[in-house]
Amino acid sequence: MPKYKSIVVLTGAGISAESGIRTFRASDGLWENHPIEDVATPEGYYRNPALVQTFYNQRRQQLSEVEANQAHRALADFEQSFAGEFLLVTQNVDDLHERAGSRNLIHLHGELYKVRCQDTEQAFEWKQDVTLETKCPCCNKPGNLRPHIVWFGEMPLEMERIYDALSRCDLFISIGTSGNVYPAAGFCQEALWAGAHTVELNLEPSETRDAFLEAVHGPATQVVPHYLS
Ligand code: BJW
Repeated sequence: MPKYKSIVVLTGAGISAESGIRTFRASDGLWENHPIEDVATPEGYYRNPALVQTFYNQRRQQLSEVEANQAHRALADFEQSFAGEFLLVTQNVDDLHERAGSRNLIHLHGELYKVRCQDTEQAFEWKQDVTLETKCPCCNKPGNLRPHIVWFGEMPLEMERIYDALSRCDLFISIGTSGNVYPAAGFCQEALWAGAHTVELNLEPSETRDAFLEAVHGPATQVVPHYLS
C-alpha cells in the first residue's frame, strides 16, 4: 500500500471468531448464558462481584486454549513491512494480536489478562483466577481487584491517542466488528472527516456500512490476508 502514509485499523470480535472465541452479537443478548447487564456493567459487578469474577475467570481459561489465526498474523506482518505510521485499535480483550506479533496496539475495551486495583487504578498482568479472597498486590486488600475491562457506561481507554491518529490517517480499515458499540462505531466517520479512504472487511455489512467507501465481505482469515497482500 505504497500510496498511504498513515493507517488506522480497528478490529472487533469477528477477527477472533475463527480462533474459537464467540462473537457478542451472535450470542443473542447472552454472554456464556449470562445477560449482558449482569456481567458487563459496573452495576452488575457491584450487585454480584463473585458471579462477574467467575465469568472472567472462565473467559481467561478459554483464552488460554485458543490461538491467533491467519488474519491476526497478516495484520502483524503488514505492520512490520509498512513504512508509514500504523496504529491497530482493537475492541477485543483477548491477546491474539500480541501473540501474532502486532506492536503498535491499543486495547480500547481493556484486556482479559489484566486486573486493576479499585482504589489506585493500578493495572496488573493477571492470568490466574480471581476470587473475593484474592489480595490486591498494591493495597493488600482482599476483593479489591476488578477485571481490567471497559464495561458499558465506562470510558474506553486511550481515546486521545486514537482520535489523534484518526485525524491524521489516510486509510482506515475496520475488521470483524458489527458497528453497534460506541464510540468505536464512530471511528470510521472520524476517518472520513479526515479525508481517509475507509474499508470494511467483515462477514456481512455492518451497522455503519454507509461510512465505508469500500467493503469486502467474507471470513477474516480469507479477506484480511488477501486485502493486505
Ligand atoms: C466475522 C466473522 C469472521 C463474525 N470474519 N467477520 C448512543 C451513542 C453513543 C454511545 C451510546 C449510545 N447508546 C449507548 C451508548 C453507550 C454504549 C454503547 O455503545 N451502547 C450500544 C449498545 C448502543 N457505549 C459505552 O458504554 C462505551 N462507553 C462510552 O460510550 O463512554 C462514554 C464516551 C462517550 C464519547 C466518547 C468516549 C466515551 C463503552 C463500551 C464498552 C463495550 N464493552 C464490551 C464488553 C467488554 C466486556 C467483555 O468482553 O467481557 O466490548 S461490549 C462488546 O461489544 C465488547 C466488544 O468489544 C464490543 C464490540 O463488539 P464487536 O467487536 O463489534 O462484536 P460483535 O459481536 O458485535 O460483531 C462481530 C462482527 O464480526 C459481526 O458483524 C459479524 O458479522 C462479524 N464476524 N464472524 C469476519 N469469521
